[in-house]
Amino acid sequence: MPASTHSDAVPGRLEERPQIPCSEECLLRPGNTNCGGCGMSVGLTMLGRALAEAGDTCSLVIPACCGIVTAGGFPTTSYGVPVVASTFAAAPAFASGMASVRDLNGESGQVICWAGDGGTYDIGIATLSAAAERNENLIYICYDNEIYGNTGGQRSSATPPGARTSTTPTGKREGKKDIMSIMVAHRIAYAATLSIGHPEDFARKVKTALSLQGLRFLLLHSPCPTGWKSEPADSLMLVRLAVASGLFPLYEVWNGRTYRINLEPEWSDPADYFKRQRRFSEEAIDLEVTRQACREDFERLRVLAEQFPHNE
Ligand SMILES: Cc1ncc(C[n+]2csc(CCOP(=O)(O)OP(=O)(O)O)c2C)c(N)n1
Ligand code: SF4
Ligand SMILES: [Mg+2]
Repeated sequence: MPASTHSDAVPGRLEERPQIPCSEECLLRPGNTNCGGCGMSVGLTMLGRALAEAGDTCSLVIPACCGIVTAGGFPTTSYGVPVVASTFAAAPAFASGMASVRDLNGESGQVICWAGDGGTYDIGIATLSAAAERNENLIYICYDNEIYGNTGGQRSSATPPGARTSTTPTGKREGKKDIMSIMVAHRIAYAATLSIGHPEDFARKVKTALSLQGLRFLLLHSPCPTGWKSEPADSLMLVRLAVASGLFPLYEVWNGRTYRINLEPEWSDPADYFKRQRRFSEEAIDLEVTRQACREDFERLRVLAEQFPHNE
């Protein structure tokens, strides 16, 4: 009897799920609910590819965020790996337990937290700090769309100054929290920034993270056309502009001690980055202040990379 007409049919039983062709590279499968041009979708696809190329696999822990809605409606799922949906504040704690059990059982595969900026910079930072302090054997990836996207676009502490959100209608006045420095100060095994606009650099850093033990933190700049009020087709260009203008430097840090800068910014004018996103009002952005801040932050990074270079 075909599974679909079985009298004991239970929604969600494996044999009833549609057979979506999925290569072993496929972490994010068709049917997901993400908006067009979503950086998180591209990030998941690139993560899946890097895992496949490394011959590795993972279980995901995802707190409340667009990433947990991505799977679509029960009983199907767009994720091709096991996923635990955690509470907002506790994803690193969930992942710590899963990683410990995996290691106690001598099992393989990565435990990866896939969380938004709201869950990372704000609501989950206590459990993330605790997991980092214990140097738990897990990978934490924050896809930073600089907004509470899933609940209508409120500001987070990752929202950049000048950005209009539903809770900062005239533009955010505070700066963006430097989460990389916070994580690096925990002396975690590895911390790196990722851009979907630089796929080779992205893949190499994910593979570096896969090859290490302990807590590994990856920060992904993740365009969100819905929250950024940008064209979906501009997403890749936007993140490339952010890297080129020095707004989002690409670098990596080992054990909180040794640094490597991956790309020297072209120091292109950030004006185009801002203009292509209707979340920024012209009055709220001081381009000269922004340029100066980017230069100063990068010079600080350069000093660290020169004083404490990572030599493999
Ligand atoms: C403790 C708690 N507060 C608020 C919410 C409601 N909530 C669910 S998702 C979300 C926004 C998540 O933002 P972020 O982590 O940046 O992910 P994004 O939606 O941008 O992908 C909020 C506020 C919740 N689920 N739990
Ligand atoms: S709201 Fe933003 S982050 Fe969420 S699915 Fe849409 S584009 Fe992606
Ligand atoms: Mg977000």
